[in-house]
Amino acid sequence: MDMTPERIMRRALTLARRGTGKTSPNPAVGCVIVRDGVVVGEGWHRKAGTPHAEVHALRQAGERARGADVYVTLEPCSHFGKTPPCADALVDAGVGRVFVGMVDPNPKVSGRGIGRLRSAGIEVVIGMLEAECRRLNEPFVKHVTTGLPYVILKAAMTMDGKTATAKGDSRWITNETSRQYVHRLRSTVDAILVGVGTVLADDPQLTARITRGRDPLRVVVDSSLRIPAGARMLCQESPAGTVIATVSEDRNRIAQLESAGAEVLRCRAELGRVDLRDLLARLGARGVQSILLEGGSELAGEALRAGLIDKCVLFYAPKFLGGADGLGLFGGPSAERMNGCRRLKDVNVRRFGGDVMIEAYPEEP
Ligand code: AOF
Ligand code: ZN
Repeated sequence: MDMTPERIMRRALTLARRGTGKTSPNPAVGCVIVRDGVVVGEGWHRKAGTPHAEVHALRQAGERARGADVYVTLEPCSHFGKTPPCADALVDAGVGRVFVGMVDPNPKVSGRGIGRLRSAGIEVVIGMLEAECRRLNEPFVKHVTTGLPYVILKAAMTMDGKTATAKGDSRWITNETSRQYVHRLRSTVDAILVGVGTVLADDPQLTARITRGRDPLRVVVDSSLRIPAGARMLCQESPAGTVIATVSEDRNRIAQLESAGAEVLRCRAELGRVDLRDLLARLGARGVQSILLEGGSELAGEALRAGLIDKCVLFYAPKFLGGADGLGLFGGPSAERMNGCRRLKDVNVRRFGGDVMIEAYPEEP
């Protein structure tokens, strides 16, 4: 391996990615230890509650860690959480220098890990490949600093921007490869969020069944409890549960849905409907770090206008529905003038066969 510092940090990023989607509510972190131009230890964080990346790498390096250079994608922790502080472990191992991708945004750490290393006389270099390190843990950064989950809007459309026909048919718009990618995406988030309209129209399962990933929690926004107790999402075997977010007080319906296996979550009402910000706060408080918002258009429109969408993943299939009566990506009122548009930044394009996928980030409203 060509041992430039950037190449080594890139290796740490590659290791960190092995944990993506498996470490929540913890971040994915990678660590590489190099001594005299030779990699002597590597590690990544696998699962919350288990050893951090640095601990795995230090174990592998053993005595060779003394005086070595350590590359870690996130600031080593300084607190006693479910595991003891990594900064202390690095000091005890007598490492020479530490290269840190980004400062840990966790208020329990946030600079204290770096401080601990420096006060032990260890040189610390901060911010190597920082943008990439940050991108790796977007959901962690938002959740640990605001308590709210990171919301990714996912949608599949025709090239004329329609997500379903006027009769509500949407199977299928995109090709198999795109749909496989969506299942992979589902297996990396903690929850999937849909409106009850989507459940009534599609009766979706919302599992990651095409891939081998874990199934996220399913959350349905259903202000007046219209979901049928026989919905596939409630009946089908899945280790993931279903939460129904509502403002209804209908005891009989609640009891019926609970006995069908759902958890009914009473949320704050806004104009008689579920206040989405309140729902997100409740999910965030129980450790849901990331959410995939999969429609329908009413819910997507409301989330966009409330400024609750952090990232969009949009699939466009090479076909036209060909008229004005199909459903669009967002329901509800649109901006009156072009200068009222919500702008998107950091636009990235990928292709899946004939389909085009666009990833982008809505700017602050
Ligand atoms: C690191 N390396 O690999 C990870 C870190 O409850 P604990 O003990 O697992 O601590 C979780 C916190 O530790 C998490 O919120 C984040 O601030 C940091 N995670 N830190 O140095 C790692 N996973
Ligand atoms: Zn740690």
